[in-house]
Amino acid sequence: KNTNPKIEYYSRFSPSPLSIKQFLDFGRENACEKTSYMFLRKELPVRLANTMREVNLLPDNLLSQPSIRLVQKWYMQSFVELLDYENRKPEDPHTLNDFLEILIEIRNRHNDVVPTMAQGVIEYKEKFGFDPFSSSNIQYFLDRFYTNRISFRMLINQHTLLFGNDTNPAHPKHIGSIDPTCSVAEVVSGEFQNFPVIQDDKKKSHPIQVVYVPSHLFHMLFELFKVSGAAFAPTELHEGDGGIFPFKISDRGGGVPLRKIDRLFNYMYSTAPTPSLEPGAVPLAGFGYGLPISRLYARYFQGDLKLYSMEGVGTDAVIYLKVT
Ligand code: W6P
Repeated sequence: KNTNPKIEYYSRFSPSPLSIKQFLDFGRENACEKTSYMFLRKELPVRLANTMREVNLLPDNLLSQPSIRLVQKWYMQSFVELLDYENRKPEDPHTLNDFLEILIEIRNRHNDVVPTMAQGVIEYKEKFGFDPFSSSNIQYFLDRFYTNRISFRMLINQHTLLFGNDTNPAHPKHIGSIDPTCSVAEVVSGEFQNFPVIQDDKKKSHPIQVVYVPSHLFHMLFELFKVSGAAFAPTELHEGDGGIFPFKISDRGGGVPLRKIDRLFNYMYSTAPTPSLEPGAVPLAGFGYGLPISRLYARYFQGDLKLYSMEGVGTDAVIYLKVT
């Protein structure tokens, strides 16, 4: 299926996962652009090649859908563009700037990967229908695929934010995309004005802070607010056991029956054919991919996202974050 020897070569290396502490340490100690370049010019192709190998192992029924082909083409093009740097020395005057620009191009090229994969699943479902076997294979594949995408973009974002000239004057204390003193209450009250945050006074004087990527947290909260049965939605903040910090978003929206909870996280179940796809429209029915992807964001830095629902009453969504 794939005849590119470079993919073969790079996919033999395992990706080097980085903890949020490693990202932070690297970004803090007068981060070195050359070091980052030398790391990424290998690490990014390794990750793309590993992902492409997994895509190539999908059954033909799925792989042959036009949207999946399109995504495959994007990955291939980005992979090839990165190979340009295999032999380019960081000392050469244009290398670092060119690399920065190509990273931004790659990031933009992959902006629509999620809705396009969703479209591919729709195309598959239209032709072959829904069955539990395909569903669980697609679930396994997409969880890995999107986790890889989150971490790939994290690497690109750190490099472009630390070394690009688009430094963020609004957040001088951020290390790239990381806020070393990220306050959940602040993200909530800053971004969601109408959302009542309940905190007791003791916690107010010592607001709980985590080392975190505010945009990830925003994504999770935004998705939960979209699907929560509205009306009533406080956040309770607790200092948890073992460095895990849970907080809760509750609603009294009537709840979800236990046997339907898994469906909320199921990619194949969540996608339904839409009659017309306007440009920019996201081809997602029901709760779409928001919840499963939010859970991947939570898990990415060793946290989790869980739903506890009582039928006829309401739903508690709990986000667990690791306090590093
Ligand atoms: C609902 C349905 C749902 C999904 C996810 C989180 C919260 C809620 N509330 O009614």
